[in-house]
Amino acid sequence: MNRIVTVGAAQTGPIQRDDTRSEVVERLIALLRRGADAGCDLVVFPELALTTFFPRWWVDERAEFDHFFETEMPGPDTQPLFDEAARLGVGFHLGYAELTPEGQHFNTAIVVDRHGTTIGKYRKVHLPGHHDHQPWREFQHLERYYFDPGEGFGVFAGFGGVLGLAICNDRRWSETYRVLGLQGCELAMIGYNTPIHYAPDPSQDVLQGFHNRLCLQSGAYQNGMWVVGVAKAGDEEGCDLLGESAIFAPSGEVAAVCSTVGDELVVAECDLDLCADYKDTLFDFGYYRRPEVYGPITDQKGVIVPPEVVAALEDPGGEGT
Ligand code: CDT
Repeated sequence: MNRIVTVGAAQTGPIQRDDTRSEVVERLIALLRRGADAGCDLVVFPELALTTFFPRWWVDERAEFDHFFETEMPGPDTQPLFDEAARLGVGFHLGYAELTPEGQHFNTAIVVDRHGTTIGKYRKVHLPGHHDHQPWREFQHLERYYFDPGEGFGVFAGFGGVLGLAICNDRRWSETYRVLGLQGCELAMIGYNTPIHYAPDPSQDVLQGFHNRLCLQSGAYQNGMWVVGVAKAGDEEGCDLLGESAIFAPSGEVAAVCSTVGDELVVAECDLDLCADYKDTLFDFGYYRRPEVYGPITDQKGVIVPPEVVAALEDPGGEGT
């Protein structure tokens, strides 16, 4: 019998600065109930699903924004979500800002089983944007100011398969999927908040949807895994966020996709046994991979053009011209 996990991608519309946690949790619970009605085993919410995307603003004292962070999970405001999930027998994925007792700040995601027990936790590895105030921008992207980086990509047992977590900008890096894939990941959950406007190169604005799909889709195919990408979308405090939440099969095909930028649920029956069609054939890592020639991927961070290539390009009339 195949291992089918019915997954709901629970996109949310915008969350404004003054929306309270309980108002947001009520919206998440409504989506969870729609998921239960649709037969979902697992409902996936976005990155930073409890608050507005606050890294768009600079404050001189970082601690002024500590109220956007959760010091416990579940806490008093989020307990109703856990309780309703357990009552419905539906698991969920949730992204939120985490403040640890040691004072560390993380962009975090958890996965919770159908009994309301947290079975996996991940802290964002690739923090995009900048660490300093850049007033020339229409809005900031200060994840490197507000968050500490996470330590790595783990996988977790749940819903009969191997689950992986990544967060937003992680989805643009092929290393993310491969590190998950090398641990046997069969279903990766990735929440995101993606502003349509990219200040350093606005020519990319019209390509945001294309790049989002390109990354999620190729990550799924090249690693033989289901990938669930879920947005917080729409006009949040004047900043337009990409929607297009979607579920991708291990073939890379689109299994379900959202069509609005509001609270919306789309559902796919994810057959985890389909992963083997790719993991055991074209992408049989153990048979085909050549880690002995992949050294630069872990030995080096930035680009190093080999000196002989630089020399050849600089030699007028030489081979590089
Ligand atoms: N939340 C998040 O990681 N957003 C980034 C924006 C990149 S531009 C600074 C993303 O990759 O979608």
